[in-house]
Amino acid sequence: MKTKAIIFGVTGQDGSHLTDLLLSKNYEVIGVARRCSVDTTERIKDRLECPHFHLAEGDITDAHSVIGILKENDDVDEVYNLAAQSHVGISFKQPGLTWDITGKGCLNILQSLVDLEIDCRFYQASSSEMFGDSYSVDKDGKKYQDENTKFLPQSPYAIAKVAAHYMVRLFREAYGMHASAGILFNHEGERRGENFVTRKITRWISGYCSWLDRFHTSHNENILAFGKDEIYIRSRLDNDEGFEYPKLRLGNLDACRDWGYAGDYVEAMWAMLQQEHPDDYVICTGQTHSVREFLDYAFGYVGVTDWSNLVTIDPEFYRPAEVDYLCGNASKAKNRLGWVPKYGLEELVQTMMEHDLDVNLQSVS
Ligand code: NDP
Ligand code: GDR
Repeated sequence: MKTKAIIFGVTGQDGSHLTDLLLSKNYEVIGVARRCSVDTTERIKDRLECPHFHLAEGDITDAHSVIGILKENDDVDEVYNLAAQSHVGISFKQPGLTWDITGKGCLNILQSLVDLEIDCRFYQASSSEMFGDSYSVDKDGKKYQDENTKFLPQSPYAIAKVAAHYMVRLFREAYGMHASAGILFNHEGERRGENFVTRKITRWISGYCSWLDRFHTSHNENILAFGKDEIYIRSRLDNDEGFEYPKLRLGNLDACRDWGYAGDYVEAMWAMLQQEHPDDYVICTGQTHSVREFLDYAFGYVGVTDWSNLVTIDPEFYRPAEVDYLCGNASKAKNRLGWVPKYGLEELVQTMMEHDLDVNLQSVS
């Protein structure tokens, strides 16, 4: 018999990587996707024909729908809850929806598993955002977050995640469930959503490179990058339509994040559910960089050393409250799960840039 897993949030970045991982381990995978007016299966399109992969339609805000899926699959071995309204900025504009999906959605799954008496292992996608403004300090004065750092959430998203995180702990203790939570720091890659800062940057740079190609020119020749207040970059070569290119509009460049690669991080999710006892684990690289540094790496990849005139700061992308500094310590995951990240920031940027440049090349050829 194959091990059977259900993935809530299968159409997202992590859901697609986890699907690949579990199918490579010979699992049978049920991926839950919600109804949408357009197709959302782009990231898993190569898996749709696989005989061991099945799509189920459902929404975690609807307990009836969760119960229906679990009833049909009551022999499930592992349930992964990756479903969320996962954009922190958007959670300030849609706090109620974020609460319903990111917070209560987790409860809907946990309570259904208990009510249906399904004996399986459960994974919850917790987040470094739960730490918010909080950190611990090591003996050398370095600030970090680990499993013992207190939570001080700074957004509706983070508060919903904290609620779900505590719900997992409660169900573990109250009902003896094998329920684990991975406190994952930011993880990115070529499948990352386009409105998260890393992907927004790598996609913009790739678009800019295609635009330069159109004028058979390079960044160092024939480009008038206007001053800080202008929102367009202009080519000297052409006065036709399209000679202007909008600058990259970003918010706070000083926030620091611990960025890893999503493909690495789903291995940690799986490893947590293979442990004899459930627990919570921080998953991260242990290195932190500002958005500004990410820009240096990404622009550096295409040979641009001074990007200051290509980027414009737009207040629209500032948040009412910000998390300034995240830098994890994954010693527990290393010691207990044997998990270490394979990608550092340089490899991550290279993977994302290579992919996005390639996509742009295909779209112009
Ligand atoms: P994505 O935003 O890429 O994916 C979220 C998934 O949740 C999508 O499949 C989405 O479906 C689905 N979803 C949203 N609402 C519902 C709903 N009501 N019912 C069912 N499914 C729903 O996130 P990631 O893959 O990046 O992250 C996965 C999880 O890990 C999330 O819970 C996120 O909060 C958490 N996390 C992510 C980190 C990261 O850096 N990526 C770090 C820490 C935690 P649809 O395609 O229809 O929108
Ligand atoms: P984050 O990721 O909020 O850390 O949440 P995001 O990439 O959205 O922001 C990272 C930092 O960049 C700053 N920033 C911008 N962010 C976006 N999205 N767009 C911009 O234009 C921009 N300019 C600057 C932000 O202010 C922030 O400081 C991600 C999500 O995947 C969560 O679901 C997850 O839980 C956490 O990571 C860990």
